[in-house]
Amino acid sequence: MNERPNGIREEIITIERYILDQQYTHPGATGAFTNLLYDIALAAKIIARETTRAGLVEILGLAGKMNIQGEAQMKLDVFANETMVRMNSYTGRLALMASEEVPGVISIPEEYSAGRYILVFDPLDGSSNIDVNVSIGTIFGVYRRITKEGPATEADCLQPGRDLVAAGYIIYGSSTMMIYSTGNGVHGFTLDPGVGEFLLSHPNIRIPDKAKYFSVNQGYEKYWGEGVLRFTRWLQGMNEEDPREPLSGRYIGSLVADFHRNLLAGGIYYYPADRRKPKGPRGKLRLLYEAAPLAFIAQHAGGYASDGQQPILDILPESLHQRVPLYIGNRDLVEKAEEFIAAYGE
Ligand code: AHM
Repeated sequence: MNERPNGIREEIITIERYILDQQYTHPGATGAFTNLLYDIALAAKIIARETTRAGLVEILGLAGKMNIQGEAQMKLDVFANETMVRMNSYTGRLALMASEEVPGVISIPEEYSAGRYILVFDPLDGSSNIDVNVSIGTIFGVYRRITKEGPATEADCLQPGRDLVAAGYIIYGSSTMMIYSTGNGVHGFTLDPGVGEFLLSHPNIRIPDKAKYFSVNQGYEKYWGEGVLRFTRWLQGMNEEDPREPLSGRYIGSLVADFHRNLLAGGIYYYPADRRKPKGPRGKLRLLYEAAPLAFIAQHAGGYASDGQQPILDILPESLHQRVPLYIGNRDLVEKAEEFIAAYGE
């Protein structure tokens, strides 16, 4: 991409143009995949419009109650989920969907034709942050259908992240951005609300070699195992045998926002296994809707994601809502976490 001497790019490229241009590099492509990405971008714009009005709900009518027009107000996470489903169920591009908000799979209604792709998504991640006006996001992953006949089934969703054909996220922050990868670089687009278009703003994102931040909820330190504690002390430059410059700590508590910052500035986000609920799952975040799609993005930006013991992208999900510990960001830092966990346990 050409730049003028003042740093401003020569071209203004919309996401639609960009996705189409990518399609032309794949002779024989039917356009279904291209259009699917564009449908997601459109859903994102609708969700973005509502998130910017979130603070007005109390003025215009409480969530769960009637608004002044007598319409029932929907909670934003329910709205985001419905938008993704409504936008994608009739297009003929998908065989099945699965959402963090819905216990089972989401079938394509019989009256619509089914396609070849599977869409998994977390419609509104970090939803506890909505009420306090902190960035939230949507995360998505696209797989190819693997069952051969009949309606697609849950088995089509339970694929390892390695088999993703595309993944991305939308961050609703000081501006709305959509970041995605189809395995050919990671590209970021910023929504111009005036014209209603996502414009290419961050082509070929690479995670910087030198990390700046570590992001973890240290409030739960007392529940951590020895490996996680020692790794954290190492990041803070407090390991006497292996001292380093301390990293700056930043934790928003919205995975998309924490991940996005570290992707652009360099760093590691982790949500380790902990002992808050001794009989509970190993981690908090969902493999299918959160960890795997972001691991795909990290990988294609030169980073890495692990559950502390193995690459996230290698894990074969056993159930739709399976949770995993997540370490994601600069490869050297994630590998260091694996070393500490191998030596001292998680
Ligand atoms: P959610 O699905 O309830 O939104 O939870 C997911 C969120 C992530 O966005 C975030 O990184 C994490 O939970 C924060 O958890 P905690 O408040 O325990 O630090």
